[in-house]
Amino acid sequence: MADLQALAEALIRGDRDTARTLTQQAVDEGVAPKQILDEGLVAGMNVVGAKFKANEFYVPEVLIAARAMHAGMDILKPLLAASDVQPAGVVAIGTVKGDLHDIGKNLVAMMLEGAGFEIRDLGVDVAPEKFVEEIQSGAGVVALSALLTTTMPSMADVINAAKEAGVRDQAKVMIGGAPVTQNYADEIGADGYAPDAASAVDKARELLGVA
Ligand code: B1M
Repeated sequence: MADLQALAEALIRGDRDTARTLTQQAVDEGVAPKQILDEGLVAGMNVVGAKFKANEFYVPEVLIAARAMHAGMDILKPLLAASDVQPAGVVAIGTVKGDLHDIGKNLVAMMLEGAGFEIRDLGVDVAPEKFVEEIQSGAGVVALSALLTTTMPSMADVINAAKEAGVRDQAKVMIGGAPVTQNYADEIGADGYAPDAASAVDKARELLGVA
């Protein structure tokens, strides 16, 4: 019988082959893709996030777990799309204009994906207008990353561009990155700040009011 607990554990260990095999096995046995996602992959990534927050896991462990998660997601994605399962929310994420750092942003994206969010990853050096376009096409959260003190003002530029386009109230703006603080989020009128990738999942859930 499909063992979703074992799938979650494979993910936590970063065991990609077992994660792929157990996901396929569950699908073959007729377990609903959403159940495999929630009780296997998301459950596993939740533990990874908690361990990362508690400094029991570091960046490499999270990346390896995310790789295992993607092995399962590759199998589930087409099935989830076919069964019309709604994601927890749509997040457009990117590193702001002028900034090329993407390791932290990628971690945040992976954790959010592991938590069931649909991710639109815009990459690095993303112009404010691009984020505005994403809001216009339905992103509920705009997630901005900056690693340079000199590019932090680009976060305010995104918020101002959204205001100018008349779409500021259509999405929540969440910010993060090593030099960013809650004070800065308050100063520029962002809806939320998260200090690390696991907290970003909690914050996105809070902003969208999902469990
Ligand atoms: Co750059 N760099 N860098 N760099 N770099 C820093 C950031 C720096 C602190 C190094 C230093 O001087 N000590 C410094 C910034 C100083 C400052 O502004 N205060 C710096 C500088 C100056 C520069 C250049 C200007 C150097 C130069 O060319 N003279 C240049 C700028 C290029 C540009 O962006 N335009 C530059 C270039 C680079 C590389 C390209 C070589 C490379 C980036 C490679 C890449 O990302 N693909 C690089 C790197 C690797 C670093 C350091 C060493 C590591 C950054 C990193 O990846 N950390 C960094 C020094 C350091 O931090 N020790 C440094 C690991 C990552 C997991 O953490 O990104 O903080 P982090 O993400 C965390 C949290 O911040 C949070 O979650 C993540 C996981 O927990 N988080 C979010 C991040 N985004 C979030 C979004 C959220 C929520 C949470 O919600 C939306």
